[in-house]
Amino acid sequence: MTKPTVWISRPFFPDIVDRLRPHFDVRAETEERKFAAAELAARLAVADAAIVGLAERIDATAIAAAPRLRFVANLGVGYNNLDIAALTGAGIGASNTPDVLNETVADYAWALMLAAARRVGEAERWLRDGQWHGSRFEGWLGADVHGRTIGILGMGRIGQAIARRAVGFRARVLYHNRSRLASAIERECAATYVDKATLLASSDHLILVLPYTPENHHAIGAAELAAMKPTATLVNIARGGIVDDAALARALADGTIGAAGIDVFEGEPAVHPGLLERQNIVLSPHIASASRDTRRDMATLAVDNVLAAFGHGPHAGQPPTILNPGVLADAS
Ligand code: 8YV
Repeated sequence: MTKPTVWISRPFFPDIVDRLRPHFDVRAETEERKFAAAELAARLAVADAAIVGLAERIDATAIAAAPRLRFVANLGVGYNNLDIAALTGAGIGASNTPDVLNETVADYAWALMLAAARRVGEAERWLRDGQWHGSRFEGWLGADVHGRTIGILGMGRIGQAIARRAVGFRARVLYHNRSRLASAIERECAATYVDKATLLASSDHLILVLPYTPENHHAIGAAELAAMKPTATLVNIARGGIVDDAALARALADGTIGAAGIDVFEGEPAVHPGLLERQNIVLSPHIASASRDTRRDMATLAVDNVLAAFGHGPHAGQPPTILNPGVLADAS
């Protein structure tokens, strides 16, 4: 019997890819690249399963080119690149990589918050530029993080992991979320629920952890930035498009807010030129989940889902993090 074909759009850990080989004809890309619609269609045309990254948009058009496709595993917890309704309608299962990255992304949110508030990137550029000829006592003054108020917009599992880290900093945590957390979780995270307006006005440092949805598009725009403290730091480790990047560039330029730490951008890998011009922003290329262990765990989880969808491995028949489990019920 011929093996089903799995297409892997991003090169990753060969030993993890090897787990697929006994059961699949593996077609793994060998370099990181952006696929034009026709290239994506050609690859999906022969695929029974696909492991894709966030740059691969799997929508009705892509699905129309994929007559054999039964399962798509996304290399990320956010899956706004997948049209789940269209996949479900076509009987195609889909999975993401929740939980395995929570702590690593929470670490990185703190890294960006601390770096932006304490001007780490800006100071390093200045030093490397050979400008350190003496120290000014009043130079490089930044904002404290310890003992301040940290706001979290979007309080899922990553938001909660960010909140738990605040204890050692003796910081106060406020949060806003579509739905309020159970009081036991609020207590465990020492986090207080407030409305969005209060969150914006009260936070010394505001961290965005929202999923990208049409409703969350530009959840932080000019009006929201104006409602923040002029000394505040904004951190986005969620998705490009949640912040209006043009409005952020203006806010950083005119002192509407103090600083920003941004890992995700509208239209990335392009970055708004107005952000590149600013010194009071720490910029990184979407790396919040990029620790060695966590990227391996994400790849392992994606592979586990594909194996399980085709009846193999420890979760045979039950992909552990399937997003549309009804598809399996319909197939049986
Ligand atoms: C990416 C992410 O998946 O999990 C997410 O939603 O945004 C990241 O972890 C990662 O950059 C791989 O593309």
